[in-house]
Amino acid sequence: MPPGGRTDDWRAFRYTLASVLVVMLAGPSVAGVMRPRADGLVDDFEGELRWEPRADGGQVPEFALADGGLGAGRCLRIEYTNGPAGWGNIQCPVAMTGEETAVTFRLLVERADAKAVMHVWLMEGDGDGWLARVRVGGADTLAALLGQPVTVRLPLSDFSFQPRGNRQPALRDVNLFVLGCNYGDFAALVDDIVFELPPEVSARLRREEDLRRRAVEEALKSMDWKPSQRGNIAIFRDRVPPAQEGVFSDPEYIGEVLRRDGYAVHYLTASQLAMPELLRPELFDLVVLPYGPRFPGEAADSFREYLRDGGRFLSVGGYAFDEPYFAVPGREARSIANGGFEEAGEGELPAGWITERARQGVTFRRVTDTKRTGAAALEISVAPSAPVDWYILRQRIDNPD
Ligand SMILES: [Ca+2]
Ligand SMILES: [Ca+2]
Repeated sequence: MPPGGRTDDWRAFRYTLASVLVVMLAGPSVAGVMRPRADGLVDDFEGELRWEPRADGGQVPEFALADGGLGAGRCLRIEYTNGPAGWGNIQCPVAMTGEETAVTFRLLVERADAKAVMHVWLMEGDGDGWLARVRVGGADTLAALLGQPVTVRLPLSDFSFQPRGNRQPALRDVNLFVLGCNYGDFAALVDDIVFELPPEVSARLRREEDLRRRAVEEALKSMDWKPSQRGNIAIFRDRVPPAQEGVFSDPEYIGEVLRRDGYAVHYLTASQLAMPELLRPELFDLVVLPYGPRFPGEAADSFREYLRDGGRFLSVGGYAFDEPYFAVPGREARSIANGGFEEAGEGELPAGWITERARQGVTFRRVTDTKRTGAAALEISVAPSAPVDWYILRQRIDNPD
């Protein structure tokens, strides 16, 4: 057998596959799409910094990864200077099952004004939040915790629900973990932020992780994926409903052309496109979408993450993404009706959209003189005098479930 023959290839494949999977599964977010983790870890600050300022009108603290200070490894150092708002928040993406029992983390307060405190916010995607003041025993000011490393444990039952979104409490919808700094200057180190999970929930999540890993391994094996100098290309090929606009290209023909040019070509179904652990830039240098406007809605999140992480795509056969579809029947009803604001509704609003009355100089209205595509667009106007607050335009999404 020549060097690089089948056995060697298979070994190289196993090795590469194993290292790719290890990299993907070791990160706090699995392949970018956030899923609740079996170990409950939010951040141990050993990877890259995943925190960002929260743009909510506060005085954002300085924050950076720091070496040591709270035992071995790295932690997050926060330095907050109180401003007129009385708050400053930083956030990182997170996912919850809704069955978590507590938030725990380690904290070392280096200095603190008498009034300085911290809060933890768990923010739902719809804008609702859950709030708890950081406390250890009876102490809820940072000054009371000065100089000693402590473990903070905040039971989920102590969080108060803050209705700012759809007013439906749903911890499983939480997608941001927010550390809030309030009322006084301080500097502190934070490490090992973890959600406490009941053991049976951990076990379930671990099983799900295993299943996903196995599904990726099997998919790659069945498509005979191996590292390619020229590049690995994924071509979307599935039974796709006909489109109103555009003419589908032939995935087989595209594949032939690319193969002739030396690329390793693989065909992915809609459900494979929807697997974030499979649709990775480390595995596929390019995704070809031959069906123009038709794109499976189930794959929207994984595709977005693929692109965010450096993936590339080529779309042929019509305007990309214009006519998303769902493989599971009935899901269409959950997509946004009148998302292009084309239809006029009551008063100045587009059909289907609701908002509180215009207040404090903030208005939403459908306009037809300024537009990007179609006949109309939504204009959001914010007067300079408008205070920082929540101004929400919403649409009810019918859920067939
Ligand atoms: Ca650490
Ligand atoms: Ca909610």
